[in-house]
Amino acid sequence: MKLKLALFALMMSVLTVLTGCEPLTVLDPKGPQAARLASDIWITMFMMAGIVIAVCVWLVIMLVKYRASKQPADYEPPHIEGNPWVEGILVGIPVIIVAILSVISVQSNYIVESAPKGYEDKEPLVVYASSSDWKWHFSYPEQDIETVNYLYIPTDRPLEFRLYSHGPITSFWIPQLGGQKYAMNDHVTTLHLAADVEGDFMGRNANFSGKGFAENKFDVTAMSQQEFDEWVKEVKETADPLTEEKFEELLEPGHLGRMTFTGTQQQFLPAPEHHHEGDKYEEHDKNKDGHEEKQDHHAASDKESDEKKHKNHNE
Ligand SMILES: [Cu+2]
Repeated sequence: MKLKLALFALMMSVLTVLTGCEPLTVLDPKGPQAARLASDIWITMFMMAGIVIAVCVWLVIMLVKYRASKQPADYEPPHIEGNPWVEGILVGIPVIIVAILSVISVQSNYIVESAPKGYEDKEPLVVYASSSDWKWHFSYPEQDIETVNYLYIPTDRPLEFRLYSHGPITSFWIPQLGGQKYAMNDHVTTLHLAADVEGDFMGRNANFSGKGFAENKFDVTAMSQQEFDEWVKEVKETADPLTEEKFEELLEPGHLGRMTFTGTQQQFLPAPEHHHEGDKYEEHDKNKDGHEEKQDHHAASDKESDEKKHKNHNE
């Protein structure tokens, strides 16, 4: 018994120390998508806490009320079978809990998959975010610049990230702006985010992808549109152009610090934006250039142009 208690105490202190390592950034949202997810987490935690408290209270009542007592030797407890009230409560409460959580999750799914709340009328800034072992590459087609391992974003525009990977499957995650989404090879997924406030946020790969995974992080800085424009202008004046040769070097497995280039990898290595049959996640594409290209690509022979695109990015 003493050993068990000691083990339990040890486990609890380890847990306490571990949870103290990092602040819970998911509960400190800086954008509408993350705010929705944080409120979902709070609702779930309150519901769980309610259940735990109710069960503990009920347990104490039962222990006190039905504790062992002296009964005559010939005492026989009454035989009770089927109580509609007890059974109704036992089945009903879990059904209600699951129903509430289901409605909330499905609603949230639609909300985080669409344009961020409050940013519906604004043109999104499109950024291609692609991963390679163990870096993140950000192409800004509108600005015609590219960065490695850091992301500058304006606060008053919605962001449309187009995710894919040059290597194994990874997951793009900026906890304070929204949930994670997978970045796959030969396939683009779209993630809609927005930052309400200026500041520095952490971004990382949330899916194990080999030995450099732990350091597969990037810095996110949200700033005013004016500061963002100034930064773009400065990059255009000072950064080196991104050549295909240079980009091949960047793709080599390893770690790189922050890097900045003019031009984007999209010019020589376009994102794999073809559709697969049954693809249903890319239909809300509002970007003009991307959309026209996709429609053409669809209207022509899907298979033929798919094959052409595959040659570009398949090994
Ligand atoms: Cu695809």
